[in-house]
Parts: sequence; C-alpha cells; structure tokens
Amino acid sequence: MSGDPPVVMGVVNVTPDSFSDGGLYADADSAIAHGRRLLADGADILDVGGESTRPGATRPLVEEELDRVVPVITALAADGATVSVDTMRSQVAAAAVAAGARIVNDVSGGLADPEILRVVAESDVTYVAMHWRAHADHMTDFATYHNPGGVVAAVRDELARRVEAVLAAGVAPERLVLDPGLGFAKHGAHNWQLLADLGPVKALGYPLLVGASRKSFLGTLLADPDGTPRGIDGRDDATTALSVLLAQEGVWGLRVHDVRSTCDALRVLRALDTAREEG
Ligand code: PMM
Repeated sequence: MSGDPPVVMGVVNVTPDSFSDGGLYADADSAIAHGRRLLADGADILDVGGESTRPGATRPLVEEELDRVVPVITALAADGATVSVDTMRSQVAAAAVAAGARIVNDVSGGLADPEILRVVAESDVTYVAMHWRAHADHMTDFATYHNPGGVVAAVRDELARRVEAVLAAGVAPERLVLDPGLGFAKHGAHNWQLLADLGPVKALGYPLLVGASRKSFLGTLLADPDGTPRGIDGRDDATTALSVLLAQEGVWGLRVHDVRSTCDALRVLRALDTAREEG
C-alpha cells in the first residue's frame, strides 16, 4: 500500500428494502446498535441511509427518509462517530448536517436534487459525488456505454461534468470525493471494467470512494454451477479481496457492510508495509 490506507465507511441502511441488508436495521434502535458495532469493528465513518437504491426500488417520501435517518445520525454523532448521510435530497442533507453529519454522500452527484449542492456549499462538510444516471426504478435502462472508451470514459466524462457543477455551486475542491458508482446503471461487465481501470477516474484529481460491497456482480461471479447467484451472505470474502486490491490502488475510501473483514485485511497490508520499511 503506498500512501495512507483507505478510510473504511461502514453501511447503516435504515431501510426496509436495501438489497444487502434491507429490513435488518429498519428501526432507529437497531440501526444505532448496528452503527456502534461497526465502530467497534474499526469503521472510520458510518454511512447512514434512508432510501434504498437497489435496482427497481421506489422512493420513500421525504418525511419518511427524514424520520429514518435523523434520529440515527443524532445518536451516532453524539457518540463521537464521523457520520455520513447517504441521500440525494437537499432537505435530508440539511437536516442530517444539522444533526451532526460531516459527509453528504449523494449517489446522484447532485443530479437528483441540484439544491443539495447549495446545502453542501453553505456548510463545511465533505461531499461525495457518485456516478449516476437515473433513479433506481429505471436505471437499468441507462446501462449502455456505446461511446468510444466505453464505461470507463463515460464515467470519467460524466463525473468531470459533476465536478464542474459542484465547484460552480461553491463547494471547495478539497471537500470533494468522487465515486464510480458500481452497480448504478451498470451491468456486471461494466463494474469489472471500471475496477480494472480506475486510472482515468483517478486522474480527475479527487479522492475516490468505492462501494463494491456485496453487490450483485459479486453474486454473479460466485454463482453456483447451475447459475444461481451467490446470496448476499456469501459475498463478503470477495468484497474483502476487492478491498485489498483497491487499497493497493490508493483509493481514499471503501464503503463496506462487513467492516471487520476489510479492517483486518488493511491491517495485513500495513504489517507488510512496516516489515518492508524495516527490512
Ligand atoms: N452503493 C449503494 C448505496 N450508496 N454510496 C456510494 N458513495 N457508493 C456506492 O457504491 C453506494 C452508495 C448501494 O448499496 P447498499 O444498498 O448496500 O447500501
């Protein structure tokens, strides 16, 4: 690993329907307890979300999303955790920041609700802009990349346009993080192409967050001989393998569900680095 190890962002989905952990932490108490477990496992950041973005998901009302995330953010921030809010909505971002969130993780990169950029610009929080093309209920319609350079060039170019919008809204460049958006308007092969060639996205010059954890392209990779995709519960080892590779690529952050295995893997990398430096 050259440079700083990635930060580990643990996922706290306060939703009834997220694809990986939907319904497990749908009430505030269990979500708060889960966040505390992730902190004990070594998470640097807790990413609290109240809207499922699984393909085909329908959106909650703003009030529902607020009711889900605000009490959880308030409690975890009061514990001293660095909390991120996973939202595309300006009202939710504003309430989350008021409740103590330090990062706004917007999977739409400001496309779903451009007002969110103003909320971020008027605060001092970090903004994660992810590559995104459409809401979950029809994003698979947009999973085509026939342009020269394919998905890698498209993601780079579309993120570059988001960077312009974010900076034009007054967000300081040092507060911006980019994310290639694995699984969002992307089929399995697109995700692998992006993972195999992060260089062009990295060359935009911003820290990168990557969320590969438990996503369906891993289920497909690990499918049974009869083609049945590996279930959510069986995807953490493959996620951890990717965490190791992404750490070696120098990404800024890893968004994962099973925080402990990724933190363990990062400790292995650090021990090797130390042995090399001392040897
Ligand atoms: N993936 C999901 C939700 N939020 N945020 C960022 N920045 N990057 C991601 O890849 C990402 C995200 C969907 O996964 P989940 O349903 O397991 O939370």
